[in-house]
Amino acid sequence: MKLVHLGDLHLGKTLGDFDLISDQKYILDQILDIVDKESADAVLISGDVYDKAIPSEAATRLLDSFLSSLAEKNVQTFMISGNHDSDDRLNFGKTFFESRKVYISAVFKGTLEKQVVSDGDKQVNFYLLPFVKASQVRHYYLEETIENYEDAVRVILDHTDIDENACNVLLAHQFVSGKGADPSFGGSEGVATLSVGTVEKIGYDLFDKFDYVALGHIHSPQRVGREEVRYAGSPLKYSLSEVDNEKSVPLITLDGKNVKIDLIPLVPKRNMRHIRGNLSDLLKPENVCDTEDFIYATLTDEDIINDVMGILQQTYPNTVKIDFDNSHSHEIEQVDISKIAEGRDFKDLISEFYEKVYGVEITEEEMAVMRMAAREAGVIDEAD
Ligand SMILES: [Mn+2]
Repeated sequence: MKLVHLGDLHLGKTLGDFDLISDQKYILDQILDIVDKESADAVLISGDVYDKAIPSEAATRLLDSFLSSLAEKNVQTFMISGNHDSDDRLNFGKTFFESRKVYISAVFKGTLEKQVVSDGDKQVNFYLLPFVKASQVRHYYLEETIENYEDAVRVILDHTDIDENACNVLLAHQFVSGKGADPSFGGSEGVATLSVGTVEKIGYDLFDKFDYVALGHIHSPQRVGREEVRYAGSPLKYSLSEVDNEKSVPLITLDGKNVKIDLIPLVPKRNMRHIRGNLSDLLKPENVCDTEDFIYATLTDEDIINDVMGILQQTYPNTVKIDFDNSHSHEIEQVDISKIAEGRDFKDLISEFYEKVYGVEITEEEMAVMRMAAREAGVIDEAD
């Protein structure tokens, strides 16, 4: 039996001002081609199906067409919710979809949902764990101590009857870490991962009974603790820190309890690149390539360039963001903020800052507005 493992589709996501729907359609079509070429039997989608709890219309149309295509190919689909999804909205049509072999588990109702699929004379058990927080699980197991995510998942698994003689596959959307090593973030996972502490971490050894664990949540593709516990990663680069990621789809071949994993590379319609240098150098014809890519530019020019975004976008229309690395930016970085204000009065500081940024003197009217804001914020006293 062959499985295609996906996660963190984030349908409907935007990059700066750019809509990614056509890129997402392109990559889902590529995944459908992989499903065909490899004669995959099932597709696993491990949460963060949508980017937002209330997805855009275009995003729902895209998921609709993807699931329909899989059903037409008679491929089974297993899908769980992630922290970006609305549980109830993703659960829409659950019972109805099962008649077309699309199995959704987006709302946790106290037990781990299981689907049994026969694979020749053997059977494969698919367990679907939607994204859960401790508070949601505690509610169903009042007699247990559930203080964190790990407790929550452990209690759920302890209450699940798992036949270790069969092949068991789990879908989960959580922050799972290896022994002493946290997975490396892609950067676009969202608020939940930024605040990640020990409280949200789940040790990978909790999943020892499973032959394959299809994880979602972390956007950089990687294994956790062992080969068979794995984040598929998002199919596209969703943040600058993923610029060097090689996006791929894990293709899992199950033969009884034997698990073989192949990573099939994904090629985006528009890649994401980080370019760096002098604006004039960057725009020399010999340095310009793949002009449709999403560009993050770091400019090293010392002089101020008017409408630098406009200039760069004439060559690279999909420039997402520009920052500077020059003596001015270094000066700002090196300044010890706490020392700047020492022994200076408010008016002096603001006038100097204003002049530095705008190149002209601040007007009295503008200064009055600044004073008012500062008083409200409690930065200066009424008398100042
Ligand atoms: Mn995600």
